[in-house]
Amino acid sequence: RRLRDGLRQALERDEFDLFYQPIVDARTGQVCHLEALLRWHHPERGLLAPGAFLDVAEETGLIDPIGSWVLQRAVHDACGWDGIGVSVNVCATQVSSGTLPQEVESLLAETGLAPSRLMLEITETVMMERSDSIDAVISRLSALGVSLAIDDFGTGYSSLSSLHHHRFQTLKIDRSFVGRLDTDPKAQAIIGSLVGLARTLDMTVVAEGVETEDQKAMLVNSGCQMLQGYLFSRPKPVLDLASEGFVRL
Ligand code: G
Ligand code: G
Ligand code: MN
Ligand code: NA
Repeated sequence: RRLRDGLRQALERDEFDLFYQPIVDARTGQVCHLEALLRWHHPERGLLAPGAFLDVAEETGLIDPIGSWVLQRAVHDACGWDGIGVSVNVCATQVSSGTLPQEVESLLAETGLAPSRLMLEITETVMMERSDSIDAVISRLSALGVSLAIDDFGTGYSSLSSLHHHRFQTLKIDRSFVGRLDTDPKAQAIIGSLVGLARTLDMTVVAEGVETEDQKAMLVNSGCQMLQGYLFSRPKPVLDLASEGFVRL
């Protein structure tokens, strides 16, 4: 309840922040995108990651205004970067409320950011409850020229036909598969077949949660084009990433 009240006031008190994590080209190491990850500077509890409050935000409907804030902030931030893209997580209610395409369109018009520099990450679970209205939102977003990624792939059961139908450009393999690479030979086989699937559908594969050089080598061998994880960088304020050379402001 107290978390709920605090969350209500967090927007007006300007307590939210975005950290960013690099998504790098597996071969060249060049940064392609920065993924925006929401943080809350809680007045008493300090820095909170979304796991601590996202459920409450969804239950209370606060996720919509918070999601809008994230999108605006991320797009404005990206305008100050040297050409790399920004990737923003959107949740089920943002997709099903139907206002997302209009919001994205206005933001792109207002800022002049090239649509291809904005990637929207939609979890596989959103695509499980396929409906005409979700299909319409996805199609309108595609038509705007933004790039769509299916997030946490392998943890839900999205039908392959929905992937094909919507032409997501990017498939993000859930970090649980990457984490098992060192110990479980099946994980490598699964990743290999996900990469094959993505190739067939003309999608780019991002492996998430890459923590070791061994994992990186296996992923490159399997044909993953992009990598993300603590091996490269933890999520951080963009100024920190800039001083470490991941982005030029
Ligand atoms: O670093 P991490 O703890 O940031 O993120 C935890 C989870 O919260 C991840 O599943 C991530 O996708 C989700 N998440 C992070 N930022 C956002 C956001 O801005 N919007 C939504 N909907 N989810 C987010
Ligand atoms: O669901 P999504 O993929 O958007 O979530 C990203 C989450 O993964 C964030 O909580 C982020 O902090 C976390 N994360 C990013 N890289 C790594 C990593 O290398 N290892 C682990 N364990 N978590 C990671
Ligand atoms: Mn994500
Ligand atoms: Na993920």
